[in-house]
Amino acid sequence: MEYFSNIGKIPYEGKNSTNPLAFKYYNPDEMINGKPMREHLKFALSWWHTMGGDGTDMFGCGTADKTWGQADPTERAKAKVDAAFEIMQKLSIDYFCWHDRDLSPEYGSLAETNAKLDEVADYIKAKQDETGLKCLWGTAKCFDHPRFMHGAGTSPSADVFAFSAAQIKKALETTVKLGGNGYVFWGGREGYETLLNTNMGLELDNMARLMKMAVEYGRSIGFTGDFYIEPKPKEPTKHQYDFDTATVLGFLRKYGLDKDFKMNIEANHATLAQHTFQHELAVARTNGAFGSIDANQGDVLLGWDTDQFPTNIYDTTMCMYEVIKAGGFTNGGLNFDAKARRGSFTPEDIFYSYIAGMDAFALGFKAALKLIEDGRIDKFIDDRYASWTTGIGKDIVDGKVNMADLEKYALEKGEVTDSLTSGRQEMLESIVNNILFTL
Ligand code: XLS
Ligand code: NI
Ligand code: NI
Repeated sequence: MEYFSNIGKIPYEGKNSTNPLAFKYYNPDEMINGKPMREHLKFALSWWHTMGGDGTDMFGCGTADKTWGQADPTERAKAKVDAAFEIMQKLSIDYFCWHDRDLSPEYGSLAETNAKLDEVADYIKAKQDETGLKCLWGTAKCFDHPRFMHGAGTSPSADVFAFSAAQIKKALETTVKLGGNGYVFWGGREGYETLLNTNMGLELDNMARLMKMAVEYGRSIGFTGDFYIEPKPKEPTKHQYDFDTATVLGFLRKYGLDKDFKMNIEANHATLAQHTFQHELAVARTNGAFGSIDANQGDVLLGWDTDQFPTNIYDTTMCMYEVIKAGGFTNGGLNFDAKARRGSFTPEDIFYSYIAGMDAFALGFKAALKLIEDGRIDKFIDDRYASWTTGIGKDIVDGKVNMADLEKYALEKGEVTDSLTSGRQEMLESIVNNILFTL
């Protein structure tokens, strides 16, 4: 059955097209540096927002019909698969991401829930074999059921910890079954509402214990991909332990998890932590921990995770600039952890939203390539740090001098104003504009 019979395969028509159901910049098979654009961008559909999110919010019920014409939960789960594959094929999206419960809901017991999940996963696997579409990453939804009210890995209840481990074990098996090269931990309830009831030290040790067990088990069943932590500072809890990339790096290193884990950076989580999206990517990259991206954007005036489809070209450009500098995606990709606004409730809006986000990234990618090819920014940065490649700077870098040597140098040298140069921020910003608007 076709779910979107009034929408065909979305063509690439180029930047002069006014067809709302065509790509203006995303040309999946265009070769760039020896690779088709689709392989540079590795777009993924998010099963939760796209297949399940009906626009429900704190003040009102759903506005979009995401029942896929089925009342029975198992039938609906399978209909979701059919509709998802249709969307991906029509939009030339090669990957998808999921939580276990997006694929198949909870039933009466964990055993039954697992058996139903297997049934749906087998159904997906068959579709993958037919179409070649791939799983980017999987994860376990250890945050929505009431049992997770005080956390999953950080719950004060050891039984909840055990239940979480069981759920993650199954989600890992499902990831391996679907050929996923990523497994995400997003700690939505792994934090606290008040320190008056919280043993922070034990909670963090336990979270690490759970992750260690997941790594050991994942590796034992042939998962060779990357584990990711997706930092987010708050929401739903007041404080989440995976606050931002720098905080997560400290955690991973403390518990010896840094060899197996990388970051899944989400644009709107970066801004919730009062960072730019680029900052989070740069921290991950410079620490060798860049993994994958949840592509969306927030609203500058709102302090929560609005998960909007990304359309800001400055942000997509600087994001792709960081991705290119990191050597491009390996196991990761660009997952649209994004939802159409509650008022954009029609089936066509799914397509308009993805087209907007994918085009914004395709254009940002081209702009980032041009920034790098142009070379002015890189050259400026190199020149700015030139003092570290010769003389005393090189001696410091090479570890040849100590505090006393530097004191002697400074006393002889006198005031340093002659070696200070302008940071030229405004000039550099105008170079970015120049490159962006002459594409
Ligand atoms: C929520 C998170 C979530 C993760 C996956 O804010 O972004 O959707 O990506 O659990
Ligand atoms: Ni996310
Ligand atoms: Ni989010």
